[in-house]
Amino acid sequence: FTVSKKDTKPFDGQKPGTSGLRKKVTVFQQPHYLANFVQSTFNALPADRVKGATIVVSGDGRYFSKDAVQIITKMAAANGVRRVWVGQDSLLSTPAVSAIIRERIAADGSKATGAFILTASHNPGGPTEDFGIKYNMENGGPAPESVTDKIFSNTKTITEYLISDDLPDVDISVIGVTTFSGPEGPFDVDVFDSATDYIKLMKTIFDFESIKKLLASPKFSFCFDGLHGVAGAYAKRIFVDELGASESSLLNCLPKEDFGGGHPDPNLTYAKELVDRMGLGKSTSNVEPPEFGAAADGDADRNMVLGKRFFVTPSDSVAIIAANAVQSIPYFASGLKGVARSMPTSAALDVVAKNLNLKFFEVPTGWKFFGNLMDAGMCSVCGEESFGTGSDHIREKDGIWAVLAWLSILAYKNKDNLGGDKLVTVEDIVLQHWGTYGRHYYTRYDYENVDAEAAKELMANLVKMQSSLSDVNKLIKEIQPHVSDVVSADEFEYKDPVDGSVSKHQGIRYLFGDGSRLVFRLSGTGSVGATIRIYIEQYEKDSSKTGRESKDALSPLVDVALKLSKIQEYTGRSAPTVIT
Ligand code: VG1
Ligand code: CO
Repeated sequence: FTVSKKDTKPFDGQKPGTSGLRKKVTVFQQPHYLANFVQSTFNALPADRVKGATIVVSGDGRYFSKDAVQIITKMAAANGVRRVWVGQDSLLSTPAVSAIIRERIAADGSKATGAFILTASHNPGGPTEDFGIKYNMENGGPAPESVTDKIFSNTKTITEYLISDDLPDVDISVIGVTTFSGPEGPFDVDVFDSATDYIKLMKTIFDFESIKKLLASPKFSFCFDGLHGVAGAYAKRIFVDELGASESSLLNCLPKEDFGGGHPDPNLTYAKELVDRMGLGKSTSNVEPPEFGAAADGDADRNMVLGKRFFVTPSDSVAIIAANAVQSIPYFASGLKGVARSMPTSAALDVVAKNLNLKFFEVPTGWKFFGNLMDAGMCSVCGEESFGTGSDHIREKDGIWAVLAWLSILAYKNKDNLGGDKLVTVEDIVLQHWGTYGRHYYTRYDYENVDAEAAKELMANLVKMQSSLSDVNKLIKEIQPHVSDVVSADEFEYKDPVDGSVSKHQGIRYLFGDGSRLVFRLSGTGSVGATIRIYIEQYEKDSSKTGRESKDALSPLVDVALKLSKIQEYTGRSAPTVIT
């Protein structure tokens, strides 16, 4: 093949958000749009991470992925990359990409130094929906802000990119290596099975035999919803082939380019079929729900865990995994190096860290901040309220890992009881946890696609109000006389303890005397307008009061949040788009 130089002009708005660049497919389909971003990324990397390097290209299989793989492959060849690794049919979950960067070794002994992950995660897919791309680094984690800032600045000045137009398209449905010869030597496209490397890694972390016994118990029942995302490529192989679950326990596990028209976000609103099956939906059936249910998002880095008629909040989930990891999961047998959560995630994990005397970190939203801590050996388990849980086995959150972690905890708690009358259930585990550590009532209100200017003004007003807490407290007393006082308020700022870098404006916080918190943030993953997120949290230590309906317990604080922020006034919305 040969290399050609194409003239191009910058596009506005190619700034990577919380997790890469996400736009409508039609935006990505504009000539040069994807190429500009890819070349800007190559230009932001040190030369040896491009020339002669091995790069992974794959994603959740959403619409436009197959075109994107071909374009990126031709650009990689033209930029002197030595080989490109592609999951069969362009499918690799985000955690699998991270695992492959860290673990997979080419025939000549080389490893990948980075990856283009093609996903817009939990955003819908299809010709009129979202596409996305992000770059992950040599450690398997998302590019840090220093790199994404450089990529963005390159997109603003780009004038040309390199591409090998005459490199033939590679059939990515067929496993195998194709070698081409270019001006600088050979170039390989290696298409491999999407699941093998990832399964191998999972087997080094968990005790598959004990999970298998749990699944085989007649008292236990299991179901998993892939929401037609890439998780399906792993679910059958792991849950059915390896662990012996029945095929009928898998829902929506065929990956589709448009996620079957659904919204591949594992929460109580969008994972409707699973929610119904678990007895938490509106439609009641007389079939007894399974003991355990879970779902993953489009790129399978998020997870939702449910018990029979019982929802586990993601903030509780990470705290419970941390509290039980050492006994239940072989990978952690020698102890946890530390734990971390994102700032808006509830403080359930903080209480566990304190009780177990573990190092603890609070980082801004987005997985990239956990990576530095893990690379420095300071953190083993981490999570976000947004259905993200993971560990230092890779540098991304990991939906299937979280399911296996919960199954491991259930297997451990029931190890002497599998033939008994009644198993320890998901609900039992959570109630027990609240009994020991107290409960953090928690909810998040999302206002999607609101006017961007209005959203900015709302946030600016919340910052302005922070200058007088006495005025704020006067207002709060008028709204809800029994809510405790705000004792401090700020915009969250994070100084990375490893590299000293500082990230500012990471969310507006109001912290109350009784430990309650209100947090306001603008989303960095949407593709149109702005999304306002309000995070509402209240701590209850008294074990006689941890069994309330979350909605009732939080209702005064929710009222304060909505009125304090004047959300209806600013946005015209009388209700949020999604409540989780
Ligand atoms: C959201 C979540 C955040 C998560 C991010 C990426 O970001 O709040 O916790 O890390 O999505 O998740 P934002 O900026 O919209 O609040 V995923 O599954 O898109 O990789
Ligand atoms: Co995701």
